[in-house]
Amino acid sequence: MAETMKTPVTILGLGAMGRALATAFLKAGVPTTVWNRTPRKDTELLAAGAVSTTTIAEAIDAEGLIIAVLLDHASVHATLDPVADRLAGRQLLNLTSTAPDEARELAAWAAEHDCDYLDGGIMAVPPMIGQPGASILYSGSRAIFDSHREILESIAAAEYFGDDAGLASTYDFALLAAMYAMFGGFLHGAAMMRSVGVPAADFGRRAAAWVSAMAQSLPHQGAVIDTATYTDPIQSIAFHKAALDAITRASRAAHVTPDFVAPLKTLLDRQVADGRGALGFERTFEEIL
Ligand code: FVH
Repeated sequence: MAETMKTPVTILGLGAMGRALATAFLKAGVPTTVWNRTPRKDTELLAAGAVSTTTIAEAIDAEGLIIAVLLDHASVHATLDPVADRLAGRQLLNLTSTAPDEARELAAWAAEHDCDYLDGGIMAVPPMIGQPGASILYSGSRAIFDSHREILESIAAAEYFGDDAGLASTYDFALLAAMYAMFGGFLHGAAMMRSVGVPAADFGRRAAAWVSAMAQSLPHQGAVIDTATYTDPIQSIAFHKAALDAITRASRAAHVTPDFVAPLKTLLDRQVADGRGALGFERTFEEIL
């Protein structure tokens, strides 16, 4: 029996991520049209079966789901504004990283042009696309998500959060905030370890195991925050302040500037000064609101 034809996609933007997505779609048998602002980024994709277009108008007029994978919010408008009148009745998935309000603005802009809009936050780097471990968070048009779920699952695990187009981006940026704090902490620790001659790669292996173990406490910390039960803690603000003070002294002694740990220390110091030292560490959440 002949295989059912999969819904075609058109990818706008052939940077590292656009090329990875196009490759994964082609591998999954999804007819794929591509466009990029500057030429010659499509060579490997053409060999893999993609159809290349030279103008954005041709790309938009190709059948199926339009997927923007551009640098930022401004580049989405720079690309789509000139062809806005061709978007009526079409479906647009924006996988460009945009702030929540930028995603909402794009959804409203698309609606003005009678175009359905789904936003996505990619939780993966290009080599992960099409592999286990990659995920994409979606919000906005449920109709787009539901009708294309099968092909979306071929690039990454797909999860839909709701019709607010800014939701996926909020999840994306919140997860990235946690990731960057972890990366910063790793750089700080690696600098301390260099002062005693330990290579950063060795420390990286040890830090990965430690951070993974500590991450298991995050759902519990979240429950403490949600119920605001900061009294009778497992470990108090004062306890963690003492730890941060000691880390700061040890860092200075190792000639490592404590810039990565300083923001958290400031928040703990302030709460102790305000007489809240006996409360749980999670109360620090209230300090940043
Ligand atoms: N790469 C990654 O690890 C991350 C993972 C999480 C999600 N991000 C976001 O995905 C978007 C695209 O990222 P990318 O890795 O493909 O980025 P680049 O390789 O830098 O390619 C950028 C493409 O955007 C085009 N572009 C830039 N400015 C304009 C413009 N004004 N008009 C039209 N197109 C524009 C650029 O075209 P060109 O320079 O080749 O002509 C590339 O196609 C991004 O939001 C990440 O945050 C990836």
